[in-house]
Amino acid sequence: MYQDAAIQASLKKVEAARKANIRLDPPRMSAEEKDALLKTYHPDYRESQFTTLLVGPNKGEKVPLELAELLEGKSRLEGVSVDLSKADYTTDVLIIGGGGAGASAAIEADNNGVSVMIVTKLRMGDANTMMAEGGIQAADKPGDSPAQHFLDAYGGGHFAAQKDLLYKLVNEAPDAIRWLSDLGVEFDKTTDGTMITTHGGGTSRKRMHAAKDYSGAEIMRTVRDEVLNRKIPVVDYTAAIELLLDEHGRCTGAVLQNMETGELLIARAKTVILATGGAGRLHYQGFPTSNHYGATADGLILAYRAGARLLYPDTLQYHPTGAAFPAQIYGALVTEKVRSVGAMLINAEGEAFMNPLETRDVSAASIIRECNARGKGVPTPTGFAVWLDTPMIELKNGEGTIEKRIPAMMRMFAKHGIDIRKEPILVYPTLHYQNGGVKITSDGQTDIENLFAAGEVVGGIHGRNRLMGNSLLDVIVFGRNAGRNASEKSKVVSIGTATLDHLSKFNDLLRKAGVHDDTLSPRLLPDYRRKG
Ligand code: MEZ
Repeated sequence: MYQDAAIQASLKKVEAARKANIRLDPPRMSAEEKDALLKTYHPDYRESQFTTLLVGPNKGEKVPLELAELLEGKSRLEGVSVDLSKADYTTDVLIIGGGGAGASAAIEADNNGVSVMIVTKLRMGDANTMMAEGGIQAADKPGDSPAQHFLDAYGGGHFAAQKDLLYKLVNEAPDAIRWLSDLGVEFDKTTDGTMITTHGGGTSRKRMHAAKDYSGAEIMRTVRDEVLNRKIPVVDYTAAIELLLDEHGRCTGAVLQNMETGELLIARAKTVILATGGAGRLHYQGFPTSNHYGATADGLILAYRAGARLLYPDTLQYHPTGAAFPAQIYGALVTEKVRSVGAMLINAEGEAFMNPLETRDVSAASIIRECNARGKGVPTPTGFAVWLDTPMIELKNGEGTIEKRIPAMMRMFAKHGIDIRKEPILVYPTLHYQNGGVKITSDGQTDIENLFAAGEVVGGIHGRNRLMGNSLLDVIVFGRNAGRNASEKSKVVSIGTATLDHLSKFNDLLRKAGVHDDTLSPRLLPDYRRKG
């Protein structure tokens, strides 16, 4: 498969060095080394790729150019008359988004005896949860503890996580695993039924629970089935394009748009949960992405226009190992589990240039440095890459390990003629996760009364860098949390008259600030048409 002469020459060096490399345990970087590396090579530090917001709750703060364009863009309702007196849907709790957080929230709201419905712009389960591979963290084994989990995540996130949110995440993790297991998630277990757990980047204990490397798909399958079995109404192919606020500024529903017909619909609700996911499909800085097709930051836009503050919108996660070859799978996720089970990162010269289980931001920056500054990247049709030496896995753990532990990876590359048991693969960072997002309290409330948020749309749980497996965990913990609290709140709120007044106020601010951006937002779907 690797026919290019430069790739072949490098491959020979990797193979020749494998036996020696396998015995190495490259040292971890010091805090000072990490800091210097990140500042020079991590994409979050490329100042030219950011701008300052001119209006809204985060006015004066730095955000990626692509996000600013949408946050200060033009509402899809501008110049459109909408009959706000009608109600196409009425429910106690409206959930916007059909991924893991939305489904978990729906199950808990249903448990609480209120009416709940989900609207999703694609189909139920078309979401980043489904795409997650390597696992979900929980400190539920002897020798580990939520306190240890907290320390790992807090340090890994550069001490910027909201402590109350992280505290909740790690303390409720063991219960999240039990809940999922009881619902039917088939976690990997030994023959005596003990959960198998592994390390992820930046973890001091083995606490990654997985379902092979289909962990997200297995979790999403299970929670989606639960939603459908309970007959919770799900409206597919229907996007939320604005929130509705009442005369007191409380969230009271959303304006929806049918993705196929364009028809506008009104959903009235006592409380609303935003569970719209991430932003990878905005392709910040031109990076490829591991994200689902629908990850276009919609929730950030809706909440921001309504007056909700964002936390850390300037920090993104570039997963160190996106597939870099062949071009057909450029940017697809190569799970961190590949490194957890023994593969090392190797440069074009066959050198093991870093510890494979540094945190993600450090690993991504280190790969970028190897390719861009040290000239030790392997040339590929899309740029440069480093090797992830997968044959090491079976040399370390025995034949059959790859098929047993990471079958999705084996299949993805086999489709392109690469047998990862025998040949290493080429990887480069891919846009994976938004660390920042809508600010919430520990009960899931945003700055807007009656508007809750859960999942990747939320910012602050992980600080400025998230550890592997803490996202599947946060969609479950904070999805359930939002479901419980939004449903409880829906029992006591009275709803006022639905308005879109916040849009005209926001437009006034834009006008006064001299912003004339005709970019329609939220974007809803990425635009891959050829330009020019
Ligand atoms: O948490 C994640 O992002 C994750 C589990 C990804 C992966 O490498 O598999």
